[in-house]
Amino acid sequence: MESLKKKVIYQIYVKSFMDSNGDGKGDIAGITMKLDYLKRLGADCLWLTPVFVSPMNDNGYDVADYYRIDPSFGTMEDLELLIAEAKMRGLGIMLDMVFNHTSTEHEWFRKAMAGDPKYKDYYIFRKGRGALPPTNWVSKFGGSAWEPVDGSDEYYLHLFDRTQADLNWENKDLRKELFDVVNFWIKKGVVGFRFDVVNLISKPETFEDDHLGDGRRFYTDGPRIHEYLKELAGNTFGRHQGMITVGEMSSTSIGSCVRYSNPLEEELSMVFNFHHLKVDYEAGDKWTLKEFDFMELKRIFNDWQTGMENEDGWMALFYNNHDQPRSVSRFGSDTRYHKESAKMLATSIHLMRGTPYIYQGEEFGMPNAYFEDISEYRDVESINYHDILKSNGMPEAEILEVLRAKSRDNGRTPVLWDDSDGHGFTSEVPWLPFAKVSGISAESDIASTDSIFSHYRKLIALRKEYDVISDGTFRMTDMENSHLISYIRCKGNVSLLVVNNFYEDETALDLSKVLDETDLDFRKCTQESVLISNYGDLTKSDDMIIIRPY
Ligand code: TEU
Repeated sequence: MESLKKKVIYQIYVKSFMDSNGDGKGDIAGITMKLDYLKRLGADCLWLTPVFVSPMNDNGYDVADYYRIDPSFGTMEDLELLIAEAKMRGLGIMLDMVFNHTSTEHEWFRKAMAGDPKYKDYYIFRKGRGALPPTNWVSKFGGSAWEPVDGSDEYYLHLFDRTQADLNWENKDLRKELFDVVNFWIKKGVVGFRFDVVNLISKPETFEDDHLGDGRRFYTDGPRIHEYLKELAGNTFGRHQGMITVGEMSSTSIGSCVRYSNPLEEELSMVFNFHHLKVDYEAGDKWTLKEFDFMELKRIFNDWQTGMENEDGWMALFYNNHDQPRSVSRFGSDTRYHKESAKMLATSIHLMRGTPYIYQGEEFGMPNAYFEDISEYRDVESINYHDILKSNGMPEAEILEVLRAKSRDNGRTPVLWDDSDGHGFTSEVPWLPFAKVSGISAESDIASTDSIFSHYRKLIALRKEYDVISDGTFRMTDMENSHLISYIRCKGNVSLLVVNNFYEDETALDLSKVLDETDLDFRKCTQESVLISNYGDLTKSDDMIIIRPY
């Protein structure tokens, strides 16, 4: 079997991918319709965001039944057909397991609220302190992380929405229930899993106020996390050859991620971390407007690439997902240099050490939503923060500007398959408006001679062809350069130099200086070539190279 390091994963936010039955929402059968497109791109695995029964307060990240498909997404037969059709094309399906919390509509939580002690211990209930909640912890979606239980002095913990109650992993029976869920889906033929915020599952023994922050330091990479992950792996996917697992790690550290992903630890195949996606937060606060800090982005890439490599960890490479604004609008240009910047951003991470993830629409440069009114938003976090900022006295126009830059709905607008009214996504009104842009679609991109799509195809093909990409060492060069992220990958006698200009102006690269920083002597190269570029006419020239916009 092809090594994990050669694979590329494509993320599907099911509700916005493809609507097969004209209800304005994407569904599983819609994914099956697009398998040939995904095969043509070259992706190996498709990660589907949660498709399980859910009241959809957080679009499926609030699971009410781990064993059944939500009717809005289709049926179990639809999923079985998708798995089979994907397999025929050499594509694997990965499912999203949300195990930090369940919906408050899950049967376990209902029984807990009815007073059943067995199920009460599946969750985290604590007594308040007079009129105060058990601790001062803050929910990631705003407000207290504790919800009072009517008619009692107790509260339950929810690190996310109040309808997402945190599970108590200290309870062995609960852990066993979750292992059964994983094994059920393995039997259906999936090739792997993404585990939602899985580094938050181990809570501290005692709950106390956080006088320095919002509480996260007590439960992030918590006390029993490695034990839990080893137990999960040992009872489920670890018993099968070659399953692919990725943990979503919130506010984590390199040290923890090395342990999560080093193969000898037998926990997960790889990790997502988000430090590089906070470089446009003012003082750590997402709901602010700030130009991204390029030098900080560069430093974080360097730290994580080298930190993970030194200890044999393995990381996911990505800028986009369903929680993030679109990278081409955020770090590139979605107008004048749309194609150039979309391709540059792709190159900048696909050629790093790790597994690239492509988020639906990224492969043809989908931009942000550009919504103009709060009524266009659907995301629970965006709506909560709209209300919080309003009650803090921020004017509506300013709030909308912040949301335009930061809302998760930027990444969730339906895929623009073509330029027709329903954009080839739906024949109905879509559940979330389309991005307010014109002239950008999969169809028009693919029809152009210099498509973004073909650049992605090529990047994927290069990873398969060259071991220096999938398995080479990483070294960043020209650290002080304020426009370029450049790095060198090496394996055996093959070396690869990658140069990315993150700005609209030209900048000069002194090749001899860059190469002098390395142990390599490129002048002794017997064979050299330009593997890929976002400008059609790039050729190797003298030591001073002008790097064009993006
Ligand atoms: O996300 C976890 C998470 O930390 C982000 O939602 C983060 O809080 C946000 O982007 C910061 O602004 C995962 C899922 O990806 C997300 O969609 C869910 O809402 C969340 O978990 C709860 O399950």
